[in-house]
Amino acid sequence: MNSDVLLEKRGPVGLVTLNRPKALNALDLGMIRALHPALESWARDSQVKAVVVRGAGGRAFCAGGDVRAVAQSLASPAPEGQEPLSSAFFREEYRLNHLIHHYPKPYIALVDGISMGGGLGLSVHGSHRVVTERLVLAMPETAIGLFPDVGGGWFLPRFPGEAGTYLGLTGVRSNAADAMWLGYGTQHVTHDKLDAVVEALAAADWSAGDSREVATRVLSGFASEPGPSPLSANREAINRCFSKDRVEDILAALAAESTPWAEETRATLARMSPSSLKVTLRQLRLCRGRPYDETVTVEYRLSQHVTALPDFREGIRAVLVDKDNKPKWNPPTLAEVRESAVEECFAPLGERDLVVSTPR
Ligand code: QUE
Repeated sequence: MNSDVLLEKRGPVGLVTLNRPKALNALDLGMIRALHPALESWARDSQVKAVVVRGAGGRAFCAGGDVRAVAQSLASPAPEGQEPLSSAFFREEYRLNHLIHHYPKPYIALVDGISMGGGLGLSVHGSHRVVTERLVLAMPETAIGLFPDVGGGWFLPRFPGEAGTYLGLTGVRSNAADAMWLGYGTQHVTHDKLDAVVEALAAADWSAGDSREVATRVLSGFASEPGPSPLSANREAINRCFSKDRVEDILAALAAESTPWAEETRATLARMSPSSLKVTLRQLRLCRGRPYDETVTVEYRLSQHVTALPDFREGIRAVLVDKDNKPKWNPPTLAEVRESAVEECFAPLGERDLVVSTPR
């Protein structure tokens, strides 16, 4: 039993509480290893009609994967006969995301507070995402020398227009109204109603038809309007600038806009790992429109190659360890990132490739 993940049955509802509030419920390998078998067993359990996932502590749903532990493990070789954390962690995280993606029952994430990186992996693949006014949504991986994983290649291109390209490259935060406009949120419910939502799901009549429809009906009973989306107000400029297939062309298009938003966006991109930006744009273009299962294989390859580059350890140092937020990227400029180095990040791993398929 892993106390970082609380598991309980509330009548017909399998309830998961991510319980590492001091780390903003960031997902580590132990939590993944507790969650996967529990979700599998609830999928087979005919008494369980739906799964609800939430975060403890009131500040975060889940702030990401435990990338800090992965970066630390890269500093010393794994003990003889033991798999390195950098290969086990991403494989098991992506397998968990894949289980959620194809989950046979309603999977309802109550996304209240911070949801970044791995937090999207635990929510975006399910059937329902209830977002609250406290939502802070982001895919901030280019800030730590990584790339938008946990399905970013699958879900970012499915956001309206080029919004996913913009969010994946800049790591910019979205609020609840933005999340509803993106299609990430399926219902907007205020924070104070969440306990009542869980109770209503536990008390619902799940025999009354399709269980996804039952879940939607219950959640809709608590829903309210999130207000206007600031993100959608910039959609035309986002589409103009982020439709380019080279990062340099995106920067040039932003420069030509000459608006405060475009200048701020240019400044944001200038702080991100140049290698990550190039890998990310290529990932998003390559994966656009592909079935999810194929993007998992691409992302696992990327996870293994990109974490071996110097920017990943430097990004973790600057953002999560020393917190100086002054990473020294290597190479330091877009012009110095070789196309061949970007391409190598997509190379197959042979026997170590992660191959998944859709369950029948
Ligand atoms: C980019 C990221 C992550 C991040 C910050 C970034 C990420 C992640 C965390 C995080 C935050 C708080 C914690 C923790 C981890 O921050 O993936 O353990 O307590 O997990 O800019 O990708």
